[in-house]
Amino acid sequence: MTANLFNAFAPAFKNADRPALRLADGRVITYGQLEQEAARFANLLRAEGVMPGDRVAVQVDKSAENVFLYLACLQAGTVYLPLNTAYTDRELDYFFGDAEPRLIVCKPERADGIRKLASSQGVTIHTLDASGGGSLMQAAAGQSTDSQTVRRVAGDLAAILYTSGTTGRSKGAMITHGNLQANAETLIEAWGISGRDVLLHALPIYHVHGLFVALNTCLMVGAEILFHEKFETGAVLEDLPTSTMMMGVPTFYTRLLSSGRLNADVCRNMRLFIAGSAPLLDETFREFEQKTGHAILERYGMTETGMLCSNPLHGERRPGTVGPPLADVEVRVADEQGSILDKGEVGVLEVRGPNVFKGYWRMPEKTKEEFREDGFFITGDVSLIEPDGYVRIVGRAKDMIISGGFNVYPKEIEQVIDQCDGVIESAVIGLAHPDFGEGVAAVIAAAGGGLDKEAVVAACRAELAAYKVPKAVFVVEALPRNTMGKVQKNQLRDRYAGTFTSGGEPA
Ligand code: MLC
Ligand code: AMP
Repeated sequence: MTANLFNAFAPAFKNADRPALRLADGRVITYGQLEQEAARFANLLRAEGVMPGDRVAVQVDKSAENVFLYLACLQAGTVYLPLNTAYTDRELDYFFGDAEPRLIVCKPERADGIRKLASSQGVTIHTLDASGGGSLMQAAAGQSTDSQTVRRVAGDLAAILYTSGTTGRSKGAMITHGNLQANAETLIEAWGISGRDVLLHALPIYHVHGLFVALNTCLMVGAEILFHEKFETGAVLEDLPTSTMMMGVPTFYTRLLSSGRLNADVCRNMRLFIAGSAPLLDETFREFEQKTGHAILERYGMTETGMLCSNPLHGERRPGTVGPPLADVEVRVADEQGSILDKGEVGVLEVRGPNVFKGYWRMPEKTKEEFREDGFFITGDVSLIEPDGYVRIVGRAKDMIISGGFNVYPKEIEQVIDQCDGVIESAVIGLAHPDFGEGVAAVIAAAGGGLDKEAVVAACRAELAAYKVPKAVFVVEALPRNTMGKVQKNQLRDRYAGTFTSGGEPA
């Protein structure tokens, strides 16, 4: 029996006339068209010599054609490698060097730069723009809409998604067909997703949340998807009355609340609001419930694992927690040495289940470090399990900032800042931010206490994705250190705590 995830969408494709994607320009892509276009793109991959197991790197704006390409990669057995559109050429250079894609699909305006990066032999480059134009579409036009699904076993790779690391080096998480199928089936059951649902989809589709959690579940049951190019408060409010479900990062919810236009009537057909990727504040949960009558369902997951815990569909949705583990997921809390702690004790959450990834691409040592002998994966999230099994994420053992649902690893930014003239050393921290949850700030020790801050920000902008660029920069004579010589980031977080929330201009 083949375990290609593409087969799990076959029942939905049978309802050929049913809308799958409803686009902002009024176009509707039916399930029948989705199947045909995926086949057309899969045939193109074959025609271009992209073999099963080859990587297809994709850095494009969100579009229906991007969904066709994702499905085509599954069907043709190639490995889908989505990349945040904010990544700069410098960042892409690392991903291409590490993953060695056979095909790169990018926005037309990025093609020249990418061609230079990928000048080594054997890489094909195609373009795709937000409205479905570009060389990829032209090449696909002549292909047949009949295609066989390549046989895959559960452990074969479906995708590689890069996650940054505390050392500043990104790691490619190898995600299998089996991982994705198991997690989507579990979520469909947990959240009661069915063909009657209409999902308001405003997340990007280059990360786990918008790509796997949202698309795989809906496409398996034949739900309808209102496909927004990005989150825009007005457009989302307009579509809420005809939606039954929305998935979002906490910023979506705080923006809806501050619009002044959110009320129970706007949500009259909604059955479920889901939040994740970053902690949802208690006050957001409560204010949302008060305004709409809906208790947001918070869940927790990771790129490496898909979804792990979820507050229940029926039963208490407890603010400040991410609910119990999903049906096929085991969780435990352990100390640094790996000794398992009792309920209520704080340690690092470890997880095991069919959704947990295969390992980091070409990094066997790193993979070994992050798994226990018995197969539990060490998440790096500081947590406790309440007496009745609800999990509470109380902090992070990893030095990581989550800004508007995007993960930012300070080390990567510090490495860029430390190269700048006049910088002795730097510490990048996350500070409470009213829109993004956490905002990136840099504290820099400079020779003689003087520094050209604008030059530092410009260097970051040139090298790093825009969401990683510090939104505040502080110059100090020296960074605070403990007796072991370690920089005291906690002290810095306390010192600059009100930077983004006090309403004043960041220094
Ligand atoms: C955009 N900007 C951000 C930012 N998003 N800055 C910090 N953090 C962010 N998240 C910056 C841009 O660089 C730009 O700055 C300015 O804000 C405006 O850009 P924009 O494109 O207009 O922003 P906007 O559309 O408002 O985007 C905000 C957002 C978006 C919150 C809607 O970031 C978003 O969709 N986030 C979702 C991320 C996500 O899908 N996460 C899931 C990961 S999966 P400048 O200076 O250039 O003008 C995962 C696992 C799990 O974590 O559990 O789900
Ligand atoms: P990523 O590497 O982008 O997959 O991000 C995964 C990380 O996001 C997790 O390890 C957590 O730190 C964080 N995360 C995801 N969902 C939640 C949540 N509901 N509450 C708190 N943190 C979360």
